[in-house]
Parts: sequence; C-alpha cells; structure tokens
Amino acid sequence: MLVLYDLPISSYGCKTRILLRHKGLEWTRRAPPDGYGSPAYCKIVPTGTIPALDHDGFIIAESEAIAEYLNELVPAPAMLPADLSARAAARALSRIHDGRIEPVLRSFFGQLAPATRDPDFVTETAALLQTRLDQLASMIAPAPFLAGPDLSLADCGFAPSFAILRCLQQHLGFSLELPAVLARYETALCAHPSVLDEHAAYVAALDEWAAAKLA
Ligand SMILES: N[C@@H](CCC(=O)N[C@@H](CS)C(=O)NCC(=O)O)C(=O)O
Repeated sequence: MLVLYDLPISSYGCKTRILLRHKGLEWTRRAPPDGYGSPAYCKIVPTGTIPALDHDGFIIAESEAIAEYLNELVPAPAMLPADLSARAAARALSRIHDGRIEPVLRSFFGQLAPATRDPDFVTETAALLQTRLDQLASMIAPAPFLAGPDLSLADCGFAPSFAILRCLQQHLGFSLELPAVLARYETALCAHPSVLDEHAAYVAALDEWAAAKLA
C-alpha cells in the first residue's frame, strides 16, 4: 500500500503525483499531522517536508528519491532513458529544476501579499529567473519531452513550476520572456494524459492560495 504525505498546494507533491499516475499506481493521500514541519509529522518524517512516501511501512522523503524508488519498484513504463548518458542528462535536468529553478520561483512567495511586497526584490528575482530559464533553454531540445518522446523523471517537476510561474506573473506582473523552446515544452507537457488533471488541480490549489494571500 502506498501512502503519500502530501497537500494539494505542494509543488513537489504534484511532481510525485504525476509520476504515480504515469506508473498507474494507486495511492492514498495523507495530510501531514498538524501540518508539515510539525513535531508530530517530524516523528514520522524527521525533515518535516512533504512529499514523503510510506510504502508498507518503509518511509522515504525527498521527491527525487521517491521518484527513483518508484521507477525501480514499478519498471514500466520506464521513466529514465535506456542509454547511460541520456539517463544522466535526464537526472541532471531534474536536479536543475529542483535546485536552480524551483527555489527562485519559491522565493517570490512572500511577495504575493501586497503589504509585504518589495518591488526591487521582485525585479531582481525576475532577472535571476530569466537567467536561469535562458540557461535551461540553451541545454534542452524537447522532443516533445525533456528525454524524448516519453514522459521521464526530468519532466514531472516542471509541470507545477510552470503553473507557479503563470500564477506569479499574473499577480506580480514582472516582465519575463519564456524562451520559445520552453513555451513549446510547457504546452506539450501540460497536455500529457498523466499530467493534465494533476496540473489542473494544482492550478486550482494555487489560485486558492493566491486569493488568500491577496485578500
Ligand atoms: N527537496 C524536497 C523539497 C520538498 C519541499 O520543500 N516541500 C515543501 C512543500 S512543497 C515543504 O515541505 N516545506 C516545509 C519545510 O521546508 O519545512 C523534495 O524534493 O521533496
């Protein structure tokens, strides 16, 4: 039995849900007791982060580790390329997402509420994000997904991040030019059958979150 400690607003949770769906797995979502980071939840998952997977009592946190675990637990459909260097490249892109793209998006979160917004921070962070997206664009040739015709581990995190980017742009109004290769990739990714519904649910959760912040 698979239990995922998760919340609808968790981007790394969404990344993991896309993978679970693509593998055709059934899982139960459980909210972390008293919220993430709580003493009660840290007794289960010491880092207090979501997502965390409980597979018949084996508990593992960190979305990348969860992804690799599930990909080995259920080999089909394979979510890493067969070729060694292509596999390394896919892993690198997933880590670039988690380490260089998503944290920049996340750093905008405190800017949603107008009362605490710092326009200089928004402008500077948008410039950093532009640099990171341009770097990413120079590395990829989606066909239409990052590792080729099939959805891979490298793709799952980008779906919620595109949703966050759109939400932030809508509410913070910073200027950012999404490179054409990324815009095409976003369209293909968000239309994938394993992504479509999770992406839509994530957009809805973000809308609710943003409305509360803006109120
Ligand atoms: N590197 C972690 C990041 C997970 C993460 O930051 N999750 C957020 C929610 S989306 C969280 O649990 N934040 C609470 C905290 O950092 O204490 C992963 O890939 O799973």
